[in-house]
Amino acid sequence: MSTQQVADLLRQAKRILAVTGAGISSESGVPTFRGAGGLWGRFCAEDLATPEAFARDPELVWRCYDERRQDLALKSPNPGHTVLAGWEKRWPDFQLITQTVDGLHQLAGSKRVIPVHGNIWEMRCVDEGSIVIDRSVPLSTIPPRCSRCHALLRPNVVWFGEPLPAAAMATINKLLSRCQALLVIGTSAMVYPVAEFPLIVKKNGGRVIEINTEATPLTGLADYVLQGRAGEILPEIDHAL
Ligand code: BV8
Repeated sequence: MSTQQVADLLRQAKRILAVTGAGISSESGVPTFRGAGGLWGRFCAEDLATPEAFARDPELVWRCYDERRQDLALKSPNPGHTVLAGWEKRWPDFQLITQTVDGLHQLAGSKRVIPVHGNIWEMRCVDEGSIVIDRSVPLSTIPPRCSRCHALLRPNVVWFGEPLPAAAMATINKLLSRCQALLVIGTSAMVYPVAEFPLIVKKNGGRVIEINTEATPLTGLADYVLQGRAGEILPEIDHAL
């Protein structure tokens, strides 16, 4: 498959969606989760991304997130982020859904982005549920506490075993049912329920385009597979539009 074929498909399609995973940020120098040198090995174990781990040892969980935040603070968007931000202007109903929590899509200028797994730069009071944006690195106090009620603050991300935000999921399900072209970019397609999104689009007659450096469980199902780096392929597609 070629980037020209994908560009031709996108030019004809209405209602284009993109779903990104950690791979969209890897050319910004952000480690992915499951690749060699990945987050779940390098900074913290996957089993720390759970409410049980936080209840057991909030300090340990926050040390892991503080390390990731310090690493992320030095990173900037790459051409892949920039192209996706530009497609909001090109297509009025283009919508970006991301599993990343690093905020690089927003930094690149994406406004219509649904961060389904949350945002590492936000903290949520475990008692009040109030959310604060905090970009301090390193954290001055670990674990941080709510300035109003002094309860623990937690990272405002979705951990394993936690539901994705209901409002976001309602919007996404509507978008998926009408989507004509879904770009699935830089995700191992292993984490649910996001891994199911391409199946929903296919079931409703939409086309699925996978952009990834490797094969994934989605590769056999995708209508178009562009193997390579998102930071190179997305500008090529953009140029061919
Ligand atoms: C839930 C946030 C239910 C925190 C993360 C079936 C149905 C429903 C649920 C389940 C199910 N089966 C299992 C589950 C449970 C679980 C799950 O999916 N487990 C997996 C491991 C099997 N799911 C959940 O727990 C979800 N919640 O279902 O709740 C519920 C309902 C009601 C009430 C109660 C409960 C919550 C999942 C969210 C977990 N949070 N992160 C944090 O970041 O700290 S997960 C984490 O994985 C990140 O969000 C990450 O984005 C996400 C997915 O990983 P990827 O982004 O794909 O990253 P990965 O490293 O794996 O892959 C990178 C890819 O990029 C690779 O393919 C690589 O080849 C490619 N790549 C690399 N470089 C490039 C590139 N591609 C292109 N260009 C490059 N340059």
